[in-house]
Amino acid sequence: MSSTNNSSGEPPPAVRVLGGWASPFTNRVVVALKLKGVEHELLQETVGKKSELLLRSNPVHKKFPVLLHHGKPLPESLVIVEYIDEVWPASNGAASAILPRDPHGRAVERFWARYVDDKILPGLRVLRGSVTGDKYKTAGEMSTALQRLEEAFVKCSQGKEYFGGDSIGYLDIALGSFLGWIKAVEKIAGVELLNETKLPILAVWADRFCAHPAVVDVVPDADKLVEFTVQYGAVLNTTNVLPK
Ligand SMILES: N[C@@H](CCC(=O)N[C@@H](CS)C(=O)NCC(=O)O)C(=O)O
Repeated sequence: MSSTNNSSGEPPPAVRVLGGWASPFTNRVVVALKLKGVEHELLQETVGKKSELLLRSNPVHKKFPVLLHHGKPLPESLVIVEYIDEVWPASNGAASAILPRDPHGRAVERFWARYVDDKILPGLRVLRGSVTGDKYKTAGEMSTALQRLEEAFVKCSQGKEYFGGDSIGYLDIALGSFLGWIKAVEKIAGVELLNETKLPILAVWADRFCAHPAVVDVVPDADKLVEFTVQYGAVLNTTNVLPK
């Protein structure tokens, strides 16, 4: 774990994130903090080892990310994103809201965010080689799920640039944090998922999301994640850096 402030005797910053640069879940939290313009420190966990601070902060699941806000821990990426949206609300001239204002819109985005975690993530683990499975069948199932997400994009965005409308919202963050890994597993497994011909709308959204100033330095590019997989493959197969 790397920390920049703690050895200086200064108090730790108000907002810290326990996580890892290759972790899509961590990236959800970092993107949300950047969108809100919240100063924060990312404490990188070492692959294959869990820091004492992580084990203490998330004793139930022992997973990252964990947000530490004034020292108070909060685990689970999407729970943290909602917390960030509540604690740093949109106000005059400040960042926009992450979740829609109306309850139905909020519920719809939560539905699809859960769909992303249920349908996209298990496939990424198979295609990365962390769990066994038929890669062509898996790629087909993921393409179907992405097709549904493209349809959801059309409804949620209402002709605007993001799922969230004019600005990045909850579902943009939930799905967008996986774009690096989606592109990486295409290379690792030799399959096509985010195909511009089959998914023209989602492919354009993906490029736009990855180029956004709050995202561009956060969601790693595919080649870096392929290298990461080659370097830590054996560890990844036992520790679940992508969820099971
Ligand atoms: N549902 C959790 C998933 C978190 C998760 O799986 N984190 C991975 C890193 S990307 C982890 O901590 N893996 C270590 C382990 O499972 O032991 C979230 O959304 O935050």
